[in-house]
Amino acid sequence: MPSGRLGTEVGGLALAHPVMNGSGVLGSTRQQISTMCSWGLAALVTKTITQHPRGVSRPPNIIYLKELGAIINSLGLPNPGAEYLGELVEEGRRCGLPVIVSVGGSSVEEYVGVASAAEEAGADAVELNLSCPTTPGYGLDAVSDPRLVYRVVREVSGTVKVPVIAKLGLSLRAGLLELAGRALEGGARALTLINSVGALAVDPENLRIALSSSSMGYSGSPILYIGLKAVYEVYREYGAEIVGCGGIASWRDAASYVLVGARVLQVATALMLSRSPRAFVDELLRGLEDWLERKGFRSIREAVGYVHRA
Ligand code: RRO
Repeated sequence: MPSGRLGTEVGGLALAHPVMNGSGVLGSTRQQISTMCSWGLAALVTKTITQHPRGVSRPPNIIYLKELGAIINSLGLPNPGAEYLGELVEEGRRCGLPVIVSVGGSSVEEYVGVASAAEEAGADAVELNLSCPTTPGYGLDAVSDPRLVYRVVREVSGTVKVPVIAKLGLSLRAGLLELAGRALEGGARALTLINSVGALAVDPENLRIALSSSSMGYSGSPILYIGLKAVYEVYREYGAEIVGCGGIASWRDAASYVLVGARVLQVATALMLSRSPRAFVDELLRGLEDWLERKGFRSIREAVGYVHRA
C-alpha cells in the first residue's frame, strides 16, 4: 500500500495515491467496475456515459498495436446510459473507492442531465468528456469550440455540487490553450489532458480505411510526448489542477507527467494491454515512491510542476 508520500488531491477530492484508470473501454458494467476494484487504483473512472444507451460501432472497431503499446479505436461511445449510473457508482463505492463518472453528451442539456444523474447516484466527481474523437455528434465533434466548452462547463458547474473536471484533447479546429482557458473560466476545478488523438488507419490491401468509421482515436505509448507537451503548456499558462493522461506505461512516464504539472495520473491503454493490471499499478506506485524519495521530494505535491521552477 502506498505511503503518505504519494497522497494527492484533485478538485478537493483526497486520493491515497495519484493513479486512477482513464475512461477507456472498461467501466460500463457492474462486473467491470468490480474487476477494476482489485487493481489497486486510487479512484475509479467509469466509461463515458450518455443519457441513452449506445451500442458499439460495427466491427472492425479496434486495432491492438501491441508492439507499439498502442490502440486505435472507433468504439463509438458504447455505454448503458444514465439509467445504469446507480449500479456503477454503487459497485465502485462498495470497494471503498471514490468514483468519478465520465459524462458524455451531444448537447449542453445532455451533459447537464447526465452529470446531475451521476451526482444523484453518489458520484464523487464528474469528468466531462469534451474530447472524444471517435463519435460524430459527441465530444470533439460537438464541442471543440471554446464558447461551447465554456457553456457546457458553466452549466454543469452551476448545477452539480461535486467537483467538475473537464477532459480535453487535441482538436484540429480549436487550440488546446484556449479550450483549457474557457473550461477553467466556466468553473472546471481541474482538467484531464489528453484524450486519445484523432487518427486514421488505412488498410492498403483492402483499399479501405481500416475500421468501420473514419473517426478513430490513437492512444498509448506513442502519444506520451504529446500529452506531456499539452500538460506542460496548460500548467505554464494557467497553473491549473491537471490530471495527466496519455501514454503512461511506466513510473518514468508517470513521473514526467508530475514534473510538467499533473497531480493525478490516468492510465487506460497500458491497463488494457497489461496481463496483470494489479501488478502493473503496483509497479507504477513503487517506482513513483522510490523516485520521490531518491529526489528528495517529501510529497507528490512538491514535485508537481517542478520543471517550471527548475
Ligand atoms: O468510446 C469511444 O469510442 C471513445 C471515447 Br468515448 C473517448 O473519449 N475516446 C476514445 O478514444 N474512444
